[in-house]
Amino acid sequence: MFSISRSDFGPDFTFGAATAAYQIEGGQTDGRGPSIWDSFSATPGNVQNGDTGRDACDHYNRWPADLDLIRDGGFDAYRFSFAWPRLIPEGTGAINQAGLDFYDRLIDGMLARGIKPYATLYHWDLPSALQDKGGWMNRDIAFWLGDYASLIGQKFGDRLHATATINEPWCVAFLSHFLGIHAPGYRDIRAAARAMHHVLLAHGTAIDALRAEGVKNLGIVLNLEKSEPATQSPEDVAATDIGDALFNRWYLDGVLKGEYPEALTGNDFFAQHLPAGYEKDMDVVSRPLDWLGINYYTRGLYKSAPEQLGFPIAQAKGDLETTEMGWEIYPQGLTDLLVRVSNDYTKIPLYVTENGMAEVEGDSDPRRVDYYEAHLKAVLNARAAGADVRGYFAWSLLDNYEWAEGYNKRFGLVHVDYATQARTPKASFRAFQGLLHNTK
Ligand code: IFM
Repeated sequence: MFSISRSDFGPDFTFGAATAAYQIEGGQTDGRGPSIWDSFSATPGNVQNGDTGRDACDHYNRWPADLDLIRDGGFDAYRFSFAWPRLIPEGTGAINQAGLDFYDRLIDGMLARGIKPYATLYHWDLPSALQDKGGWMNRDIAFWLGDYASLIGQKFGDRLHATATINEPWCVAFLSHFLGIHAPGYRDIRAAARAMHHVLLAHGTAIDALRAEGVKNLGIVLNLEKSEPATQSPEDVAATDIGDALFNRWYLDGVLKGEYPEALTGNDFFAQHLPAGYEKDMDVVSRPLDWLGINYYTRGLYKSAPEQLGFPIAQAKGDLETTEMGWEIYPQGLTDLLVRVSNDYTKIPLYVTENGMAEVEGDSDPRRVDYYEAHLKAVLNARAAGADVRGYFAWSLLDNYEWAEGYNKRFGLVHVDYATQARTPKASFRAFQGLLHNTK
């Protein structure tokens, strides 16, 4: 049980649970086209145990029971993502009616249960046909995403409570094109620089397309970290500034100020690879938003690494307790980030759109209960300090496909037995249930 009460958050605060299409849906035989994650995960060495999202949690068929869990947990909202290749198998052009029908059923199922739909257009499952044309390295992706956004607006827009364009653009761009850890697995500075700009240009283009269709309540979901120096040495502090620019400021400054941080635009190693004339796109990149989503898991601890070209930084190992992902548990970082965004960037409503931890398998998860309680308190502290935080979404409703980590890393409030697809609520689910039912 949590020691906090729902009333501490005020009457209008939204509690939700989050998932993403590729991580839970399965159901790949209804006309859905291939995505970059299908081929990336099929390539030996990319994903632990060679796991793929082919079956995942079979949410494609089991969605009614999963929505029942959200309702029974007392959650107000469900944050889910549309699978682009399920709706437009080739990324552009022909539409898959079975895909439209699936999301019709899913959204109507939420509304019938009194659950508010919080949608994300893009949570990493890029249609392979678009990767064949260069994917996020190709500027045309702004128009491809824009057309896809128009379709979502036309078919579902009037039933969505809130819509985000992109989930975690840092992962879409840097993790996937410079660090090579996620699909398409590039390790290339030019690919990364181009993807870093195009992902935000596509975001702004999708905002325009959604607005043109009359869709309300639009935002983006950024993954942010609390960047801290390993020591107070000038070198480590300087490394932290670059780390913060790469992880946080590129996206915050771009989307909310219409500029990119000087730490990167003034870095020759990096800046020479940006698309020529990117400055002219910054108005689109920074289209006004109705809300900002922040995904928070941990801090980034930096030390100087002068031997490294371009970005002379390295991650240091901290001494805080860690989750099964090896990520340090640091609730204060969430308070600090929310207050920073509120003070330095924007007064639009903020939502914690993901927060949670991977834990060893089982339905007894006391460490996760503590993790959630500490981070919910961190949200309360941020609100007390003036940040306008309107909601909190637990990641994740279900144990699911944790990308390059496969099924081994479990983030769910609900345990999934992948052999039988049986769902078993964990203690953390019951803790939310206690919090949310008590004061409703
Ligand atoms: O599982 C992911 C999710 O898809 C995006 N945010 C972080 C989660 C945990 O790694």
